[in-house]
Amino acid sequence: MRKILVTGAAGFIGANFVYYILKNFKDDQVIAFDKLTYSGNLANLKECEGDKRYSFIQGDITEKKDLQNAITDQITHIVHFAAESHVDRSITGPEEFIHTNVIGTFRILERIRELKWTEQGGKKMLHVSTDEVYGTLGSEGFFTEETCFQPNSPYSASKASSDHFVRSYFHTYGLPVVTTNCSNNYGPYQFPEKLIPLMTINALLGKPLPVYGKGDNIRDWLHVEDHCSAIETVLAKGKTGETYAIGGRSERTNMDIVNQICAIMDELHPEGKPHSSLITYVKDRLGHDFRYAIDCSKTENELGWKQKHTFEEGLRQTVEWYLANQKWWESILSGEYKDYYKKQYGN
Ligand code: NAD
Ligand code: TDX
Repeated sequence: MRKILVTGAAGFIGANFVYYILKNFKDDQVIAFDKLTYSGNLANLKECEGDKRYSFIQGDITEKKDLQNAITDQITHIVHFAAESHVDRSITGPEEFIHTNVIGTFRILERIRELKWTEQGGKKMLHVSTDEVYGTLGSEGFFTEETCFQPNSPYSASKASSDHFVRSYFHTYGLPVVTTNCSNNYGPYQFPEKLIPLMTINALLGKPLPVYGKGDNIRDWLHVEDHCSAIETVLAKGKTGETYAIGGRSERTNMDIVNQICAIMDELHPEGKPHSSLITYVKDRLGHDFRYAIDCSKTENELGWKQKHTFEEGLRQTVEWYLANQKWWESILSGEYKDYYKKQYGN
């Protein structure tokens, strides 16, 4: 029986991962650990309340004491999601990214070093990272596990730094750690500062759809449930000390995404038709990476992982989820988000 501590469990991917484990692995216990920052939300974990295999601890990964309380000898696995995750926020305020993403990851590594974690002892920590550590691509080529790090934003620089610490703790101390580098996720519970929920909610509210630059930047998209199945696969079968690239083989320009959301909204919310009339080109993101694309053959071939969702079906399902869960995002929109939105997009 595994006792899995999930850091950042009240965030978008963390919450989806907690559900994934509780649903598919009946013998596992999950300890959700989260500071509940602006993007952490207990409402994301509501459906597991009452499940005896689930518990929640409010704590901060940068605080040694909080980690000592949460990472006890009983914990067998850690899946580390907790982070500052939004590129635009890292551009206006980088310091918190260094504190949380670098120092926080370092403190977790120190805690498991203190507890003398070994693979033979049945322990493993999985560090969840991003493809943004590799920098940007032109119109050709793919990132792989061999690609050199060239992070371009303060966010990706902080994640790259944390990845290096994880690697060094394997190399120096032999700790049982593994890292995943994944492309852009989408799906239920994503905080509305990110492209897909932001465009969906704004379309429903009849607000401008702010496209950075010309909208020709390209991202590779993966449904969050497929990211969760990949993480579980790496947790179970990944080789200690290695990294695994995870992607959706679904490259789309930002304009493509926004146009698709508008078309789905025209169908599901005909009174707002045509939603594409809301598209507004705004000032580009500083240092905006042009293209991300992942060759995830290693994860597929060595570990047997495969994604299930197609992008078009997953996007429609996601837009439907935001329409059906208006209360969830309305409470977010009325809080800190209001000030962030004003600063980022003006009035
Ligand atoms: P998110 O912002 O939705 O969630 C982050 C969670 O971490 C929140 O619940 C927050 O409260 C928590 N947190 C922040 N600081 C903390 C601290 N000091 N102590 C404890 N908890 C803290 O982010 P997300 O999109 O779910 O991303 C999760 C992880 O996956 C991040 O590490 C991110 O870099 C990585 N990732 C994200 C994507 C993506 O597309 N969203 C893709 C690849 C990798
Ligand atoms: O209002 C917007 N307008 C716009 O054109 C926003 C919020 C975004 N964009 C563009 C910028 C990007 O090219 O859309 C693209 C996607 O933007 P985000 O949703 O902010 O994601 P991205 O910057 O690509 O980073 C995401 O994927 C990798 C996550 O936020 C990271 O945590 C993850 O590591």
